[in-house]
Amino acid sequence: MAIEKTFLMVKPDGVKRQVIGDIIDRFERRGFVLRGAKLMNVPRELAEKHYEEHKEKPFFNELVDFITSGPVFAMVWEGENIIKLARVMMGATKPEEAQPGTIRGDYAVTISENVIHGSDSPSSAEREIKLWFNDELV
Ligand code: PCG
Repeated sequence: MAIEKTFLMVKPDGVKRQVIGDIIDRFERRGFVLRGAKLMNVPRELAEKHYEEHKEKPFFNELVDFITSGPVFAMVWEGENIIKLARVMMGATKPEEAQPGTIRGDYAVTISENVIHGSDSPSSAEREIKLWFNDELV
């Protein structure tokens, strides 16, 4: 399994609840390496591009409203098999399926305000890293 990069983002609810430090700590303890990070407000156009695969879903506007409602903490992380492993560490999107010990299982009870986003495949990781970070990685 090759070294991969993935895009992770602490959503506005996670930033408000001050869990950025805990989330960074979890990934560092696992042995992953932080390659880029920024606290930022999300322009609506960027949010719409980020979630473009959900454009036709009934919750699309709600999704964009939420992600633009306050600062997010956008990150790029690197490590062996990180795309899949980060998804496991995040926990399931549906709150009733998010196991205790995972980020969502420890912090989230709703499907929309679920603390963290992570790329779901190598192609979305590549697309999202380009979209959020351009050439800013170390
Ligand atoms: P994320 O950021 O991993 O990518 C898509 C998001 O859609 C997902 O997290 C969920 O937060 C969100 N989502 C999925 N289903 C629903 C839904 O039924 N309602 C709302 N508001 N959000 C949803």
